[in-house]
Amino acid sequence: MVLACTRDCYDTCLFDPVTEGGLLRLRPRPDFPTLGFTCARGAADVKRLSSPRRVKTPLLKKERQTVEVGWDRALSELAERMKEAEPRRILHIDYDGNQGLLTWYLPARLFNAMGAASTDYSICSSEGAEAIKLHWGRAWGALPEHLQGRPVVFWALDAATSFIHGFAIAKRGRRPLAAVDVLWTRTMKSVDLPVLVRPGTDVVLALGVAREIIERGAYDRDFVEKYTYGFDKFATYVERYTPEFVAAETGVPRETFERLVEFYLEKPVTVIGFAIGRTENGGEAARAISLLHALLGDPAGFYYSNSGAWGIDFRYLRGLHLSSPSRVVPMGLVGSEIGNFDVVYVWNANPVLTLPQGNRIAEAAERGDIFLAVHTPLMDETAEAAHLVLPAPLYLEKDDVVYSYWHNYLVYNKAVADPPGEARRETWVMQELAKRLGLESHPLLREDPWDAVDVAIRGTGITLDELRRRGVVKLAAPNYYRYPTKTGKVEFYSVTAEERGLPPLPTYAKPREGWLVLTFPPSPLYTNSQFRDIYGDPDAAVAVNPEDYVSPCVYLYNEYGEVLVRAIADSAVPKGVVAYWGIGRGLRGEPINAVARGEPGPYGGTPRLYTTYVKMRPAPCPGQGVFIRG
Ligand SMILES: Nc1nc2c(c(=O)[nH]1)N[C@H]1C(S)=C(S)[C@@H](COP(=O)(O)OP(=O)(O)OC[C@H]3O[C@@H](n4cnc5c(=O)[nH]c(N)nc54)[C@H](O)[C@@H]3O)O[C@H]1N2
Ligand SMILES: Nc1nc2c(c(=O)[nH]1)N[C@H]1C(S)=C(S)[C@@H](COP(=O)(O)OP(=O)(O)OC[C@H]3O[C@@H](n4cnc5c(=O)[nH]c(N)nc54)[C@H](O)[C@@H]3O)O[C@H]1N2
Ligand code: SF4
Ligand SMILES: [Mo]
Repeated sequence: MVLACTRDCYDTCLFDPVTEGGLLRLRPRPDFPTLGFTCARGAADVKRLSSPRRVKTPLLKKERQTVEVGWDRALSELAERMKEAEPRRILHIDYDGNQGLLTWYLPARLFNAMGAASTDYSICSSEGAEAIKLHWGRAWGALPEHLQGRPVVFWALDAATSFIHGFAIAKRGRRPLAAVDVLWTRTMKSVDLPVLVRPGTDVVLALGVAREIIERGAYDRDFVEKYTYGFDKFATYVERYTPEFVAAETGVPRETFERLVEFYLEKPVTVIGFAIGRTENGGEAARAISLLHALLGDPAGFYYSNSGAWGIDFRYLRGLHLSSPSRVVPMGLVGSEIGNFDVVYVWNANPVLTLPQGNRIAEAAERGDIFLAVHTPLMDETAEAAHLVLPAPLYLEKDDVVYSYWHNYLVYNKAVADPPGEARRETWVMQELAKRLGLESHPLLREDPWDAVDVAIRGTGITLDELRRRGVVKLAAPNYYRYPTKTGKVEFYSVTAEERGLPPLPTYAKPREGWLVLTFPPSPLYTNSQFRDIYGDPDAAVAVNPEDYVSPCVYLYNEYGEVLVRAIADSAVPKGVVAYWGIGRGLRGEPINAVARGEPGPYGGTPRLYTTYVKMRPAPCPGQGVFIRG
């Protein structure tokens, strides 16, 4: 039996579950691409099954009292609230706490069937993906195999921390590695060519490299002629991105830029971090970086997200073929637009902590402006703020189908442990709620969830039965020479964008000046906000350049709010940048995201939270004996 880690993580590790001395253990598969090792979180999953933070029974909060109630009472209470509200004032928030098709995607059917409001699922990678699609018609690219024995550029990604298997495969290839980042991350410190850029200027760097490749005649003429559209316009356009302009805007020294150009002439693979879409000009950067590989005639030369490569019909899973949400809220604006809702139902996400201004969701619940219900295996900030908490199984406690946004193994996960107490899976809750709302005969809810999965994975070329039998299936590599754009070619000049009133070529707007940029590098101990039950909270501290250091504690503030954190002087952080590792809280218990930038990006709606402009001023440190956690 093979199990896939269901976490929101590039690696989607494959494990053999084994029992040693009567205890369950997950042994990382020795073969490609898991390579026999895993991370601190994968190692803690079994322990997590009996975490003291587990939710075991439905909990209902009334007049500040939390009481254990049975499922029937819990679901009736929730159904009543939902019946009282207009569908468009019911919002569901679900994200990637668990990537299983039945856990994450399918339950949205209930809400779509009733015409409730949805988010746009934009918090992570949609900006970069939609931007790349403007030129390629698809966002997917390189497979794990493509990273073997090739030079690799990690662009806006601390792969040594957040993509450990991709990083290991690249390292083992013994070819030169490069990285482009705004901090001296672990990855930057361990590659041959680290390129430190100013936040939000990557598009300039990439267009500068494009200009050099063209100037030197080093582009692939055959590929350009056969498979691309608009090369001449692109070539003329990039002329203004001279080495002088690149140096002035990005802060990258001439010599380093020259080395990066040489690096690209070796035809590397670029791993474009999802993070790029969360930065200023991020969609533009993703566009420009991907186009370098069109110049090099290498359509499998970049990797962004491979979710779309396997033929899984996510729209079918969510029931969007038959119905649609009455309105869609960008994830970065959920906090500030919470006043538009009466009932908020959350599963598989911790929006109070992970979304910009997520604290406003908790505040609205506290005031009684919304009824907040959460379905989760573990108590988190959103559950603490909720009126109703429903217990869910962890991934080891339920069968599910799991895909990866990197590698092409599709896995049938079988439960290897029993859910605790009264924990019930997401699709069960969906069906029980449907009955109480009189929606059980809606075609989306009449269809058995497993049948829906079977239909949704048809495009992969495999049936559910076969997957169940085989446990794990390696899916076919996609065709890298088909481009579903307007012209059917890779569009250097994007007609696809032009028709939608978007800029046909990647553009650059100067980042704000006179502000510090708060950014969020990853921590090895957590996946987003998960595993604090095992490893404790991340430090309520930021790192700043010694020249920016003002005092041991500081307020970070901007138009969104203010957080109080400790400050540490660290020369790995360039002047003007403020780094916070992980997704946590300030010293007063306020989410760090209370100051995160929420307005949506232009292509996929992702908020530019990794270029959050802040000011900083000295603050008194909370003294000993003072209550510092909210
Ligand atoms: N250990 C660990 N692994 C994880 C996660 C985790 O929380 N912890 N999260 C998972 C998830 S959901 C995702 S989306 C991915 C996260 O992966 P990504 O979001 O793709 O990237 P990160 O590795 O978090 O690193 C982002 C890097 O971008 C840099 N950066 C910030 N602004 C800029 C800029 O303007 N330009 C450039 N070039 N760089 C910039 C930051 O300094 C940081 O080093 O990882 C997944 N894996
Ligand atoms: N400041 C800051 N904010 C960020 C980021 C950052 O780097 N810095 N990164 C952003 C990114 S890239 C992302 S992807 C988002 C992630 O945002 P979220 O998806 O909200 O993050 P997670 O911490 O993974 O939340 C998962 C929640 O899902 C629940 N969960 C886990 N497994 C299951 C399950 O099987 N069933 C159910 N019902 N629930 C389950 C857990 O209880 C957990 O609280 O955060 C974004 N926000
Ligand atoms: S969190 Fe990522 S690296 Fe860790 S076990 Fe899961 S897939 Fe592997
Ligand atoms: Mo993410």
